[in-house]
Amino acid sequence: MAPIETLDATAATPMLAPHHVVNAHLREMDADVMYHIGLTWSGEDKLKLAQLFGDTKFFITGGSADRMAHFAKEVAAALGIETPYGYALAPIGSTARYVVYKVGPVLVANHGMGVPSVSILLHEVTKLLEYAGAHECTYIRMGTSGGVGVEPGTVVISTEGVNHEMEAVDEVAVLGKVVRRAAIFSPDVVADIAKAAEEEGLPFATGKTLTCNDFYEGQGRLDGAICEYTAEDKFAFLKVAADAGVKNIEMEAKGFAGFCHKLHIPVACVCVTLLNRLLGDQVLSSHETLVGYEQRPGAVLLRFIKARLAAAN
Ligand code: R2B
Ligand code: URA
Repeated sequence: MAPIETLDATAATPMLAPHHVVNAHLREMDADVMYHIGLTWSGEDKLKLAQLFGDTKFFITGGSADRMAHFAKEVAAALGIETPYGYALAPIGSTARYVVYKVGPVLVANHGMGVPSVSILLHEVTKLLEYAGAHECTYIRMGTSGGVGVEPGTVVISTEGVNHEMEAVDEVAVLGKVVRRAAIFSPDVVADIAKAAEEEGLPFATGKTLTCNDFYEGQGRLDGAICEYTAEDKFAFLKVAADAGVKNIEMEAKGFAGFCHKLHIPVACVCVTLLNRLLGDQVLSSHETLVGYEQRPGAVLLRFIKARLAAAN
């Protein structure tokens, strides 16, 4: 098995490299079509991209397009950024796959479901920020998850994204071989977000996040269209996870951490739990309760962003 590609012990707190792409081919290209976000870097567009995105300090992404549009509006309100009269917040680029908003120093986008979807967005947004000269941007995924031994509504701030064997590694198949990247979140960002969660007065936990390829069999649910294991098998799996320090289960953290750690990008993942998987598989809370839970990562991140901006000024 290939060794885990990792950086030195201090590398979980990145910013070692001034630039966050590792691809010599890009330098030879006259234009780069970032197809899925509907933006192109070329000729006179270069200047426009730098003007639009050069001051980006935070890239906040979550699964659903609606939730991220709502969050972008909250960022505008929290930072006092007014859109001119008659204009509303509007997405940038093509919206066929992802919506992207820029609110002051905060870039907001949805990433869809699963590591493949978040990976496409990460490649394109990272090139965009590189071209724009935004080299000091912290990336944060905000989302939902299933809790492991924590109450529904708990905000989990991930320390690592782990795979089905509870290893903090993101496996990427490249040219027929598996590359194993360390899936570690940035301790300083985790600590500052935990402080914000505490100040916000919300129930929160820090710990490992188990990332699965799907919602049903991968997460050990008993309620999928295919389930060829027993309830005992499921609980044995969840116990292994809990004993390893896993606090929640979702579908993106490990890929998000692996990509950012590789590129020295400060990174975090903040997910609310919708249920306690030790008690069931179905998301049974009322719509109102779930809407309330889904607001929590955003509330924590607004406080974190404001604190970081205040500290920088
Ligand atoms: C959490 O919620 C989605 C599945 O319902 C998935 O994107 C995830 O990680
Ligand atoms: N998202 C997941 O991936 N799993 C859950 O249990 C809840 C939300």
